[in-house]
Amino acid sequence: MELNTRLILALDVTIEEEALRLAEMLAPYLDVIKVNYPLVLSTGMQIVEKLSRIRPVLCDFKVADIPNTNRLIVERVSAFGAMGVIVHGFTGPESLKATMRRGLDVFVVAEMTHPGSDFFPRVSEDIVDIGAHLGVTGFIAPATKPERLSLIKRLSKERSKPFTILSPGVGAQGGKVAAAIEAGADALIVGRSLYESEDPEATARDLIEQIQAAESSRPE
Ligand code: OMP
Repeated sequence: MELNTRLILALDVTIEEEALRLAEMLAPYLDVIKVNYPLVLSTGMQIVEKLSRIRPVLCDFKVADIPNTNRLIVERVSAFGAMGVIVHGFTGPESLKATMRRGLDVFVVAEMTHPGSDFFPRVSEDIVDIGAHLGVTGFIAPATKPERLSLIKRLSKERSKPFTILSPGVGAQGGKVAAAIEAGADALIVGRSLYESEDPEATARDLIEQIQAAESSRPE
């Protein structure tokens, strides 16, 4: 994944025209467009092909099944031109390995953003271990919990290759740009507070400015 603006749009709308309009409008500000079930279940997988002509698409399908089913899912994701996929790691190394066969970027959820996701801290170190050992592209870590994000960054940094940390939770879920970047996020995943704002382009510019300011004050 190429990172420039370090901003990823979580495009969780359910109308195709709106999705394409937002993607076109925000394309200059985005490294990646992330799609999830609400959009794909409303419009069909062809939306992935259409959006991929605008910006690279990351399919957030939180894949969490037996190895054979994981492999079949990732083959479909790849066939529609996505650049990557988000998967769960609690299913273990065999399931995870099965998602890594098509040359897609694979991001593993290390911990989640929402209140009540208390199971994750008990397993996140193991999940990072499994993912790092297999050589995934990176991890998803919560902007709403900067101390956990920072731990996940540190754990992933202790490995032989650098892992990319993508961080959702800024804006609608209460996470702050500066705290997430300072804790080690390499890019932010932002949905509602961006696409529902009155002026999404101005919001995108503001987010990028905040990301850049926080990055320049981040210790390496
Ligand atoms: P907003 O809360 O609208 O900014 O959207 C956040 C996006 O990130 C949604 O598409 C979520 O599905 C996704 N997400 C989380 O919010 N929390 C997580 O722990 C993981 C994800 C994700 O994997 O992207």
